[in-house]
Amino acid sequence: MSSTPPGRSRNGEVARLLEGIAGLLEVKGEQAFRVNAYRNAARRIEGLSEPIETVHTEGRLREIQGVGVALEQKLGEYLTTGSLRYYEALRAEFPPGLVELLEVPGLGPRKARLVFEQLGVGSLVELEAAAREHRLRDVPGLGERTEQNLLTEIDRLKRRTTRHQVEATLTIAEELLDRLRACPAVRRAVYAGSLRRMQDTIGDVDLLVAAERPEEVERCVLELPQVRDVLRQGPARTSILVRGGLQVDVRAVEPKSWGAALQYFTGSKAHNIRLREIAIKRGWKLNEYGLFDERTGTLVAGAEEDDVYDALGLQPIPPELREDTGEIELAAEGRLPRLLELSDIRGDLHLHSNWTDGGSSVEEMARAALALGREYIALTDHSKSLGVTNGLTEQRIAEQRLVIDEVNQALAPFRVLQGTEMDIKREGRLDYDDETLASLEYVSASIHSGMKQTREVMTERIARALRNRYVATLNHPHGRLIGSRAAYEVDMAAVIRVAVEHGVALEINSQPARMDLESIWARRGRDAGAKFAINTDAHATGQLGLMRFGVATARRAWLGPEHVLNAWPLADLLGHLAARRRIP
Ligand code: DGT
Ligand code: CA
Ligand code: CA
Ligand code: ZN
Repeated sequence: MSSTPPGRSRNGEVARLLEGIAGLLEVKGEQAFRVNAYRNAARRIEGLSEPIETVHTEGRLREIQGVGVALEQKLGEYLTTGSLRYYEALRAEFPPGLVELLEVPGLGPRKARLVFEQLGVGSLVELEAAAREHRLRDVPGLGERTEQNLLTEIDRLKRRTTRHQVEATLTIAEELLDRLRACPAVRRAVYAGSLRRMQDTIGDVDLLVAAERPEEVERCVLELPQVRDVLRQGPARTSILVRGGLQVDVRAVEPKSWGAALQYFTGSKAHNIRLREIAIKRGWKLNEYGLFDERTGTLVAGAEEDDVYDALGLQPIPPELREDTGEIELAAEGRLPRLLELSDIRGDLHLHSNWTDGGSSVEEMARAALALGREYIALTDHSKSLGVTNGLTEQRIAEQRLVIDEVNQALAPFRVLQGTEMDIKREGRLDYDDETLASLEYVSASIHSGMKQTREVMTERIARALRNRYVATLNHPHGRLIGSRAAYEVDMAAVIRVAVEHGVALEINSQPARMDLESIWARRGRDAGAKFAINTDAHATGQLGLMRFGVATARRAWLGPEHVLNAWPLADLLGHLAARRRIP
């Protein structure tokens, strides 16, 4: 269908941009037809059945209803450069917080204009203050009811529970840390919270800063160019909103508390509670400032995180394990498992080329994987029934074989295995017959259609596919797309049982919108004896680096190299695949 994998299209993002323009034009008092032109285009783009990037690269933007020459040009600029000068200029006419005001339900551009013009209210914080001080009710056309409703909506906005994808969140966090480290008051700065534990979705970002004079950090935070709104400010903690509605909490501590604070704000809460209990048993007190003797008040540990664990008689525990699911007991016995690391990864068993919906050639994908230090890849283009991706017919599989052979000759000892991402059809039938599957070196299977089937039907459908001796891996077992599509209904415990029984690996898909299998289920799979494949599902060379997110999920699931097919040397992997095929 396109060079953009499912869930990663920018349609929603572009629609929000156009909505933003429409809102600002309305605040400015532009004529309705101009405002509506942007709004209508936003709606069309949001409803497109293909990625807007594809429509753009194929020169078809004008085919979208409501997109004329001017808008075509603006969309092109935004899609290519990531920003739009027209929008930036428009925003510059207003205070930076005004864009967030437009998102408050019950306010809308017309009333936003009123409060801005009459009260100078230009941000969420100012709006809340004006409402609490009952200044809104005096604005003609607003009144007491509106004022009350707005307070409710602001409250709801502040408690909004949308969770963010880990990759985009990490990018923003790194940008902020780069800036903060350049601030003279700042000695050290890192991210903590769920991001450091590498949870697959992130509620808010927690940054920790060490400074001799913590009170000097607040100003650095408020001066960050990424700040869209300030939710809370103070010497020890500042909370801001940045792009995408992401909240960032920045906490500043003195260097002597650094380790204790890092431990505390990394969490998880459940893990912290257990540590505090251990401290209390020893007559100590543990908080974000340090580990203290309860009687004398002397600092036992606190400067470095490892010191805190050490003093409590625990091995340092990797952040990904800190969920109180057995890690504390093992750390006390010095028996924490050896977790998978990115450097253990030797291969990538799920990627696409331009033979189907990828954006790069077989050779480009192979060379890029080689450059990342991989020893082998399995090229897994789509199968024939996934027509929108130009899935491979048996004939095209044979043609692709010749291309792969050439690449293998050129890049030896690097190996490209000819694989497939084969559709599991509605009744659990496979998209190729056994003869074709036998001609492929690696077979993985996916659900891409019929996702609304009942739990029973879906479970049996997948189980049936896994019983085929050629199927080596079940891809993205839950089929969710974070932020846009829930997982399909399936009895995952039953799927895991069948996978273990038949020696089929479960995929941990590293695409930020997928992160599928999730760590909780991967852990259950591990405990049941399952094997895994941690893959990027790259649709272009630039996505081969997503592997780190799958590895993080694997670590959260307590996986070591022994559990992961693509951490094995090629010979071992090939032996495993051959053995699987011998068992009918
Ligand atoms: P999130 O933001 O929902 O993705 O998840 P976290 O884990 O980042 O949670 P957050 O931002 O509310 O708090 C950051 C860390 O601060 C959390 O992992 C542990 C610590 N923390 C927060 N509240 C408490 C608490 O009430 N007790 C303890 N012991 N720790 C807390
Ligand atoms: Ca957080
Ligand atoms: Ca937080
Ligand atoms: Zn794929």
